[in-house]
Amino acid sequence: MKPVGVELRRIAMPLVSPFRTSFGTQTTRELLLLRLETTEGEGWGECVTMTDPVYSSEYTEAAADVLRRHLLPALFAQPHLDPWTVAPALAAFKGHRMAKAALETAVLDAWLRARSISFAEWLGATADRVPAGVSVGIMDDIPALLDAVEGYLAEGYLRIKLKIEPGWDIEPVRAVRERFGDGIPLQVDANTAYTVADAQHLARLDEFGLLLIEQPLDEEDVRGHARLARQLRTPICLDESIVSARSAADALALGACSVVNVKPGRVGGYLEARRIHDVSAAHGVPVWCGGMLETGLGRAANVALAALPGFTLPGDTSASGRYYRTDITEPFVLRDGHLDVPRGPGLGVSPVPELLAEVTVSNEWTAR
Ligand code: OSB
Ligand code: MG
Repeated sequence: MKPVGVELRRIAMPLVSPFRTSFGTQTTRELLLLRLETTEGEGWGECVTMTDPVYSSEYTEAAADVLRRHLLPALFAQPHLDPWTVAPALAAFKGHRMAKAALETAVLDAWLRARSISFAEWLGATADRVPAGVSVGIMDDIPALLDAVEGYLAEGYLRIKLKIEPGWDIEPVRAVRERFGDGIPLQVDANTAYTVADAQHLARLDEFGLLLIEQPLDEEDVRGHARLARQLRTPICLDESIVSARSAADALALGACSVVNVKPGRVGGYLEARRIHDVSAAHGVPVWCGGMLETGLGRAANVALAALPGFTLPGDTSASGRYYRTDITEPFVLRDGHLDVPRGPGLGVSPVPELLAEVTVSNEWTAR
């Protein structure tokens, strides 16, 4: 399979409701899609960067720039493409994992489609459907939060994750427990909003029987997380800190977390994501699949990954309707609180041309 060219397409998708986290509020998801043309057909990859560098140092304009300037030329210099040659071809360029992941995914999709193999089968998925959790943003007040959680539970979501920050932590969790009981699988995500000095405060969450607390401290504060882990009964899960299988192995060895959130974009792609699954499984550590408000394209790949055997906790693999009134692919829908794992060739879904056209902001073609 030889590369022919890549289309970089910017899209903007309105969210069904604003999504607020400790790093800001989003009302529209702007992202970058890659369509790779090869001598054996096309493949798609979704770049999960956000508009601003507030979750990680990557952001969409930078991803487009590094792709144009460095990553595409390096890929186009390859005489043959397959899923194993992409990361080595791009390794000379530091960082930019989300941009690299998008490109590797497009190669994988094209390669698998040409061979009529599904992403799930190729990754080693063992499940036909995956349990769906939902990430619930910070709200203006507790009644609004309880209404939102009630709605998601009524839809069938099997696990609730509350976004927290200083000033919106103990009380929202207490309110959700009081209203919906101790039976609902509940976890929180701080997106780095605390410091180790908050240990005593965060220990107040222990009484609520949470599945985990996600990324309470700074991305680079792995030792702080290890210290915090010794002061909390609530298991610590890392998200931002885990950028590779090596960093996952380090975090586990240091006792910085006992659960891992796997986001393929953050770690440079699905091959590296699978290595994190493997290293965590070797430690007996559960993993779950995070999300970055993906369209149906990125969601399809995430759902396939979440069907690997080590993904023993529900992920942020919500239905399309959690974020978008209209997805750009066939929408993912909840059935009994689960999403079906796509089994068609490659990602198993494709953008619907008319729907894609409606959300397209710009489009540029780079020939090999
Ligand atoms: O920290 O998991 C996170 C969304 C954007 C950036 C970071 C995060 C999130 C979410 C929502 O929590 C994940 C999703 O439902 O796609
Ligand atoms: Mg997170």
